[in-house]
Amino acid sequence: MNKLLYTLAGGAALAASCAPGQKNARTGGLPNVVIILADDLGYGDLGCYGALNVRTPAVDRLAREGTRFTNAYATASVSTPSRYSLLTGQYAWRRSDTDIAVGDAGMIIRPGQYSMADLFKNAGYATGAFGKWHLGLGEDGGKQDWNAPLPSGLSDIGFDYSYIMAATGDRVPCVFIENGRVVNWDPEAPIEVSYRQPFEGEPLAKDHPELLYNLSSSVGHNQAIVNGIGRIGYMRGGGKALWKDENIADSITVHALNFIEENKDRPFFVYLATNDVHVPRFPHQRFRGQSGMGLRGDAIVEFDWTVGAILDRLDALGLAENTLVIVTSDNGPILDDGYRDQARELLGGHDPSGGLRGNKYGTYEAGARVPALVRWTGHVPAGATSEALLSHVDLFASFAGLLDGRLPRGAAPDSRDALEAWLGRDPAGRDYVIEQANNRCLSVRTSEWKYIPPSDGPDAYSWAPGAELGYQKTPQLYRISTDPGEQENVAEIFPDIVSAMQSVLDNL
Ligand code: NG6
Ligand code: CA
Repeated sequence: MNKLLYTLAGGAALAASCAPGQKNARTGGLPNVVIILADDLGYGDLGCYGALNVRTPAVDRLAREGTRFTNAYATASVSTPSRYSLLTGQYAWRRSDTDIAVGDAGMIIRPGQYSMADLFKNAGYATGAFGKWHLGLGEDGGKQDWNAPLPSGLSDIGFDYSYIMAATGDRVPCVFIENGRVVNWDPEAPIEVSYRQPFEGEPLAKDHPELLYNLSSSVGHNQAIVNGIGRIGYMRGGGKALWKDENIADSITVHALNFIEENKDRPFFVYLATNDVHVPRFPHQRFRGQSGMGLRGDAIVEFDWTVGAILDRLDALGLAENTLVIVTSDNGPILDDGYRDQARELLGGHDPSGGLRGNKYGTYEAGARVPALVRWTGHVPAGATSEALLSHVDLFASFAGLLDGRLPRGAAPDSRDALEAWLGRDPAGRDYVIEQANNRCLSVRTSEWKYIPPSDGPDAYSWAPGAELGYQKTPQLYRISTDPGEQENVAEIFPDIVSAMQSVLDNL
C-alpha cells in the first residue's frame, strides 16, 4: 500500500475507534445548537476572510469569539446535494434524486430516514428549520396541492417547527410555508404551480419585460412574474401569500428569533438557512448602498444582520455561553446567476472566492470550500484559526458524539465523528474531503493534494455566464499545499498520487 493510501486507511480507523461517551465527558453539558447556513456565500465574502468593501461585523465577532476554519467544505458546489448531505450524513451522489431540485419536488429526505433534526429531537431538543429548504415537500412531486396542508413535510423528519421557502428565491411557489401550510393563504387566490406548462392568462417574464419592475433577468428566470421579478416555473394565484423579496430576510430571522425565545428554557436546535446571498438578490431598503457593491454586496450586509440579530438575542436571553453557533455556506459564490444585478461590475476589487479558483457549480476549490466559524464559549478556542480539513457531512456524527447519542443502524452512513476538529481542538481533521460538482464529478482533497478525475461536461453553462466549471477529459492534480489557486496541473508528473486519489474515489 502506498503512503497516501496507508494514511487514508489509518485515519479512518482512528476515527472509528473514538467512543462517543468520551466526547460527552470532555464537553460537559449539552449546548443549544444553531446552524446558520448562507446561500452561495463565497470563501472570500466575509470581512474575517479578507472581503473588501463589505463590512460583516457580526460574523467577524464570531471569528473573535470562536474559531475560523480555512479548510471547511460543503459536500457539493450546489444547494440541494449540499443540504441533503449536511442534514442526513449521507453523500448526496449515492442517490439519483438529489440534484438541484425544482420548486415542486416531492420530499427528498424521506419520512423514516433519520435526519439531523431527529438526532436532536431524540435527545430532548426543540428543533426548528427556517428559510431556504430546497429539499422537496409533500408526497407527490409536481402534484402538490399548495392550498391544503402538505401531506408530508419537515415534521416527518424531526423538525418540531418549520418556517420555510419550498425551494429557492428564484423558483415558484413564492410563498412561505409554516408547518406544512402556506402562510397567509389567500382563499381569493388559490395557488397553482407547474414546472411543465404556463397558466393561461398569466403574463410571462419572457414576453413582458416591462413588468419586471424590481429586477430583470439576464438568463432564464423568464417564466412566472412575482413582485416584479421573473422566476423559474409557472405559478398562478397566491395573492396575499406571495412574498416580497425585500422582506424575506426579516421574515426568516424574526421567526427564528421567536423560536429561540419560546424555547429558551430547554435545549434547542435551529437550522437557519438564509435566502442571502442567492439570486434574486433584493435586500431590504435599509441595507441598500451599504457595501458599495450593489445588490450582491448589500445582500452580504443583510446576511450579516441576520447573524447579528441571532447573536444579540442569545446575549439578551443569557444563552450565548451555552449555545454552539456555526456559520457556514451551502456552496461557493457566483456573480451572474441569471439576473442583471451588476454583481460583477461593482466588485471594486472584492474577490468573492478569496483567491481560490472557480465558483459555484464547478469542481475547483471555490465551489465547495466555504467559510465556517464555530463559537461555543469555553469549549472552542476564541480568536483562533484552524486549517483542519472539515466536511459538512461530518456534522451529523459529530453532533451524535456531542449528544452521546447512538445512531440507529444505517443512519448518517458517510458521517464521521469529527467533533474535536469542529471544536477547533484537532488541528488535522479529516484525511480527505470529497467535493461534488454540479455534473456529479467527485474531487478529492487532502492536506497536500486536490484531484479532479476525468469527467464529462461542458466547458461552460450558457445559463451561468462566466462560471468556470473545470470538467476535463483528462485527470487534474494540483499540489494545493503550494498551489492553492490550482494553476499547475501536475497529474502527469505524479501518476502514483493520481492513482492513489482515484482509488479513494473507487472505494467510496
Ligand atoms: C440554476 C439557476 C440559478 C440557481 C441555481 C440553483 C437559471 C438560469 N439558473 O438553474 O439561478 O437557482 O439553479 O442554485 O435558472 S442553488 O444555490 O440553489 O443550487
Ligand atoms: Ca446555494
